[in-house]
Amino acid sequence: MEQPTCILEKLRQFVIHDALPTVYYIPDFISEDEETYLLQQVYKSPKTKWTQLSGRRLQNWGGLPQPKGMLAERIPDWLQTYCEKISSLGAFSGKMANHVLVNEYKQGEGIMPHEDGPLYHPTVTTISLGSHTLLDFYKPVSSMEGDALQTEENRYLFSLLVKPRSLLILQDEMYQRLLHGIQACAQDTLTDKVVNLSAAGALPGEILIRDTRVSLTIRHVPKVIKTKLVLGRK
Ligand SMILES: O=C(O)CCC(=O)C(=O)O
Repeated sequence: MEQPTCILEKLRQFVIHDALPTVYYIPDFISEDEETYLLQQVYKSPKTKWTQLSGRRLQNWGGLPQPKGMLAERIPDWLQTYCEKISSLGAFSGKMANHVLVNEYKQGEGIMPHEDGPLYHPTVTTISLGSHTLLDFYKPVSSMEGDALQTEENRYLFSLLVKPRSLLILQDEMYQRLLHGIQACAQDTLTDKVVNLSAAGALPGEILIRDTRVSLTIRHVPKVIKTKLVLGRK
């Protein structure tokens, strides 16, 4: 798999060293005005853009990633701005982000542990809007270990606190080996298992009540099917 290599040097200060390689957590990546604007755009999108899943709903922008390639669709300007901003940080090894998933989690909703898989360049970047959440990381199920040890609880490693307006970038082992998920709960008690507490300006023991969170997951899909534009007379 392609290795991400060229994140800008100025982002090094945002690496979370108590996680596995590599996590960048950038607080206040966007302003409150940008957050308000982005939320307005998300909720102004046509109702048909939403897909309801169990435990969250989502909007898919840019096309549907498929093993044979993604039939690319135009990304609206309000998202394209952030695709360009994040790509210019070197997040996708010089490539331009071309896919955005908008997830909405109401209080008490979450997402099962999963990996993002091989259809994407192995970097995931996420802007959080509206509320914090805890993103939990797990070892994958291993054929080398006995079944008794392979519960979700036993595979849990640590969490990251993602506050509204932050940008999170996951690469390398964090992307390629670990699973990530969000517990479906209404509040979080911060412990020393949250490995970016000081970077996120939080303290162990704090209790944070969740509200509705919208995340923009911005990625690069390398395999794109070029559409032939047929210009014919009617
Ligand atoms: O909302 C998030 O931060 C995580 C989203 C996610 O893991 C996904 O859409 O695959």
